[in-house]
Amino acid sequence: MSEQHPGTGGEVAERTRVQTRRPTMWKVVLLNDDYTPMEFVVYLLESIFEKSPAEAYRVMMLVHTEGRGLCGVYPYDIAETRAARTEELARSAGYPLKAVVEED
Ligand code: TYC
Repeated sequence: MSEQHPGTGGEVAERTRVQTRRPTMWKVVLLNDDYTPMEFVVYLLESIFEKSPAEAYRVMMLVHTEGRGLCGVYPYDIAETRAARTEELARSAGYPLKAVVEED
């Protein structure tokens, strides 16, 4: 019976799924360059990433001296939007500033 109709003998179908980790939180990382003015970076950190003036200055100097620095950790859509707005404002002011989104 179940020879002729496989799958009717009470078997439980099983499939092992190899799951890739999709992080729920993402980092926005600011990259250094030689052209974007320090005050402009501080302004972006205050206005887009809601940093206090002191924290914005600290992050800007970290990026300036280390090459990169963390702006914040957010759900994917917010991280992408803030990184994109950062680059849009920089481009429209004529600066090459880069902000990248990375897995947390
Ligand atoms: N290195 C820039 C300068 O000397 C300042 C700067 C800081 C640029 C942080 C980008 O993400 C940055 N004017």
